[in-house]
Amino acid sequence: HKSYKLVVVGGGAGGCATAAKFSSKLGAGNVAVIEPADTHYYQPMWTLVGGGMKRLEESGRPMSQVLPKKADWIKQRVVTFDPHKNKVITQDGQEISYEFLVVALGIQLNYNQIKGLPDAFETPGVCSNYSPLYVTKTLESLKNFKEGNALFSFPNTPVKCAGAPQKIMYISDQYLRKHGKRDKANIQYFTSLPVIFGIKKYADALWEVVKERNITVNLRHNLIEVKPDSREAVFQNLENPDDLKTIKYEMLHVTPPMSSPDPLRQCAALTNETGYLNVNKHTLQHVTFPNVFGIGDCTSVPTSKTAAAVAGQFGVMQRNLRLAMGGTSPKHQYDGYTSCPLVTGYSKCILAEFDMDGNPLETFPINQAKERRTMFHLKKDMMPTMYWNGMLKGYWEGPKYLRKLMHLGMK
Ligand code: FAD
Ligand code: UQ1
Repeated sequence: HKSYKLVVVGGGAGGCATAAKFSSKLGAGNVAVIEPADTHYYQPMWTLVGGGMKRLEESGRPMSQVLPKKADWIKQRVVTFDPHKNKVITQDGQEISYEFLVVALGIQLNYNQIKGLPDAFETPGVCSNYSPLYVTKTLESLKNFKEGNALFSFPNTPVKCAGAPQKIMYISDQYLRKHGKRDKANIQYFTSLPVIFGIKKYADALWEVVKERNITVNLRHNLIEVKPDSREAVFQNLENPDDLKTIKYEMLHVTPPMSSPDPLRQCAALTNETGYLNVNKHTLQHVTFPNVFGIGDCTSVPTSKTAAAVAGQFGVMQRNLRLAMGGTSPKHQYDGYTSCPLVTGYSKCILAEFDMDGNPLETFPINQAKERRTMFHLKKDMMPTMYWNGMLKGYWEGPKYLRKLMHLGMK
């Protein structure tokens, strides 16, 4: 039976940064990270992997190399939370006790909720940038594309990086043009949402992009089945649930339904009615257990789930956790900052940045709703280094100060 000052559950973007910061402050033996995966992936790169701009191997590093040396890595899956007793239980039955807990489990992919998946990924044309198992099939599907429908789905649940389901569509459009196949392709977006993007400023810009590129957008349609034998996808019209549309595909890019991770959802004491970790959206402290904090995709914070949001949350959470460890109440407040680099091709990007009220919160004093090459390079060439060397070591807290500097002298 092990016991720690701080236990971090999940060694992804938020968990790794947290473990780095606190193991360096508290010293060896005081911080544990519970994380089952061998490889830590920089998931934002998968959009570029799918489009053939990066290799899958470039997006991953051994977990042993990214987790801080001063933290104990418990290579296990947490299966049970017991916040009343300040402990968690792992799959192999270890009970790990904590004084403070940070939950950084990420979000769970539920491909199996779509009939025919995941098996259909073994068949031609079906791909998904959301998993390292299926992302390389995206480029393969583009290479093998002959003629027909190229379909891109957005599920009927919250997702991480809500722009990613359409980024790959724009990249695919450009790929097919480059290879002289665009006139043989009918590109269609099927989204469960009533809008193309949640923030009007960027939605307006994206409507221009789809018009110009000759892409069809079907709102309020949810992918419910893939039939690989006939190469058909079935979409349900959410406005009229009896209305099912069966459409042939040459290529189908799936964004899976997602949910809070099972072990978290199963602990009612920790979660809200939607199953996510119930934290105060400003302080990131749990609403009923003051020694529990949350960061990232697994929390109830009502902002778009991204690594950029994790960076912003990290600055606030680590300060508030330090105050809690010192016996005072949290005072730092998260504004909901999040960012979604909407890559629209092989050299262009709309850098959406906004807060939890849906107001744009842009870093640069230029209109970021415009497709720009500079933002593409920020996304493709600069962000990976900032992630591996800054964020995962606990040094990157988002572009807040850069934004203030950039806007000096402006309103
Ligand atoms: P994660 O980084 O997902 O980490 C969760 C960790 O918890 C994992 O290591 C997992 O193994 C571990 N875990 C799971 N279950 C258990 C368990 N039971 N016990 C212990 N550990 C467990 N964000 C951006 O900011 N910009 C982008 O351009 C962008 N593009 C994206 C494109 C794609 C295709 C995808 C998939 C994501 C993208 N994101 C982007 C989102 C970003 O990757 C996530 O929001 C971010 O990684 C969330 O960090 P996290 O720490 O909450 O979760
Ligand atoms: C960001 O901070 C971040 O987290 C590390 C991302 O995830 C990969 C991003 O995509 C972006 C755009 C940001 C924001 C950073 C700047 C400099 C605007």
